[in-house]
Amino acid sequence: MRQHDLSSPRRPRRRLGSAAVIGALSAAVLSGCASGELRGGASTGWLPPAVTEGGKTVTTLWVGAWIAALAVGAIVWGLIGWCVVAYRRRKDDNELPVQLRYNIPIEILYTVVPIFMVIVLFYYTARDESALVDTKKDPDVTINVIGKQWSWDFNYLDDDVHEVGTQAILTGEPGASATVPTMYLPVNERVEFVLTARDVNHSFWVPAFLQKMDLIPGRVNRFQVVPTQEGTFRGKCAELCGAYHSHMLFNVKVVARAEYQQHIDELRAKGQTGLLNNSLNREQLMDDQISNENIDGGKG
Ligand SMILES: [Cu+2]
Repeated sequence: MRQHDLSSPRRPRRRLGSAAVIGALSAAVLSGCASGELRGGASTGWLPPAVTEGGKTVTTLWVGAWIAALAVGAIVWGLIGWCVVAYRRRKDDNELPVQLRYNIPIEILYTVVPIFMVIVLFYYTARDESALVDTKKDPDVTINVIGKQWSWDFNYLDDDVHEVGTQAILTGEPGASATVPTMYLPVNERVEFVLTARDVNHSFWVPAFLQKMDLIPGRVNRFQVVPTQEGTFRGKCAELCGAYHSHMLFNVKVVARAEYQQHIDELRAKGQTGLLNNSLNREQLMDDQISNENIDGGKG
């Protein structure tokens, strides 16, 4: 009776344990499926579908690397399985098999094969990366993107107009994307981003472009994209830059040339002409403010 009492609670506990694991796994998989505005399937290696020429290059490299890794994995798993089955311990077989060591051909094989694999992966990565950051081609549109704590300014260099961004107001209610700056890009035209920062390091990231680059004070970084699909895409800062880093959001609207031109004309009509200063020093502003406060304090 006592024995029974001790052993009986074990089984349900084990069942509960496996149910919890399955539950946690399915929750992780399902929540992964539910997040993200653009969802890719197996054909893109579950990356968001590419909406730029460069994005297609990234997707091909990503999927190719997975295929190569899975092919190597299949060979390794196959060899492990074969060893386990072919060299399993048989009945009445109590002796150790012949021990093999210092086998020169095998050692050369498992040195040369991984080096070859690294060379192949490195070659394709270096080739695609240099294409993605290549700025030798003449762009159709050049936009200076300025990162600032905690928003973005856009200087449309060819048209001499600008957009000023303010920090997103995140209340948990929908509609926050209407409060953040929007950058317009003409579809199927080469755009160059000239990236600068006024205060600290930021990172310009449009997830749908599958490409991002840092904005560093005192440095000018550039990259080019050719958007191939019209639509509105989300952008964000991808470098922790201070308290409201997560509020540093923007929109990118890829539109037809006529609509792009219309937006530029609207900015001009609103008086947003000229280019915003890149070298604004916030610390100077703060010093001025502090000295003003001191003067006011002295008066009071
Ligand atoms: Cu930032």
